[in-house]
Amino acid sequence: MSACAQKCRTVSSAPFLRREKEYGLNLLETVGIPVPALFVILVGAAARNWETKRAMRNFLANAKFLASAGAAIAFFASTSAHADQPVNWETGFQAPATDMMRQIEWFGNYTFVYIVIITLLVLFLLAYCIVRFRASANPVPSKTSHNTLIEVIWTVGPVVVLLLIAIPSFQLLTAQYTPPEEAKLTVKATGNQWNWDYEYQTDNTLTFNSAILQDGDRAKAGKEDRKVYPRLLAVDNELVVPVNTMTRVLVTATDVIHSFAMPSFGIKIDAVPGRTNETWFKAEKEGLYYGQCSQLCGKDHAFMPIAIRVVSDAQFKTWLAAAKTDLPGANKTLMAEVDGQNKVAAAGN
Ligand SMILES: [Cu+2]
Repeated sequence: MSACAQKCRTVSSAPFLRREKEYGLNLLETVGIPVPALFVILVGAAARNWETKRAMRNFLANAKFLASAGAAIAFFASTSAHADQPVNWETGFQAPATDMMRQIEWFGNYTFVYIVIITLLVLFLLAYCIVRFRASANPVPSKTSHNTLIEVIWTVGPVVVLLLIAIPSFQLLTAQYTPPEEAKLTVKATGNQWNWDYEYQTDNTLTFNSAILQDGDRAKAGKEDRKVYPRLLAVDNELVVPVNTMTRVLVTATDVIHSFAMPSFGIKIDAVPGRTNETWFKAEKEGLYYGQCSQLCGKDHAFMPIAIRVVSDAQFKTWLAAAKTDLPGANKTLMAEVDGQNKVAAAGN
């Protein structure tokens, strides 16, 4: 075992690198990412300090609790129990439906802790200087121009803060590009001005178009409930995927650059003509999830939503088999089953 590998072990035991095992990640062993020696020493020392680690974890747990309480309120305030979509006055993220999104949320909250501390510190310093050194209270100002200790502190402090943010940030980025397992389903999403084509890369390829649901088509599609099928987010044909299944998404475009984004899955990747990008997700909860094209792509950019319906494995298999010959029929059957389940669940409450 090389010396580097030993150090890597130490580094990966830091609390914010807790996903390392799951994703087989090891930043320092990743070829091509330069890590200065200082980086290794500082973080290694921090990781060895068990007390610091525990205090940090408690502090983060509190911050996380507040954030998840907020997210939960926003989630339950939305009247639909099985659709994940933006709600009015929402300031946080949509409720996560994948482990990746949970990590992104964690990183957001973690960074927020630094933002709050730094903002309060600067506010305090400003207020202190204004009051303590105002002309009437301090008529003869000090002529001090250098103080080595303070200069070292205000240089090293920010460096440490930046490192503490950079390390989990790189880890998260690496995790996003490192699928933990082989994909069981591959779907190609092609952005067009202004709708999406989906192609299931299964034995017999299934291809269909998914466009925004026009108000006039609601009744015919059986999508009159605007809480489940909101205006500007609902589509005619949803992308249907099985729950708890590693799904690979190949993303491209035919005309201009679009972007395939699903907030509650924590994915967002550009759809570039002539190029195939790849992302992945593993949805943990059945439901109907909404996203939007996230790259300005022309006059109807705001009107090319993405809807992903996550269903059970059995429902998916039935749907896929039927959809190859009769897509509208397969969608209707699936909708009847899913909406029926939700009605039963609602009645049970
Ligand atoms: Cu677009």
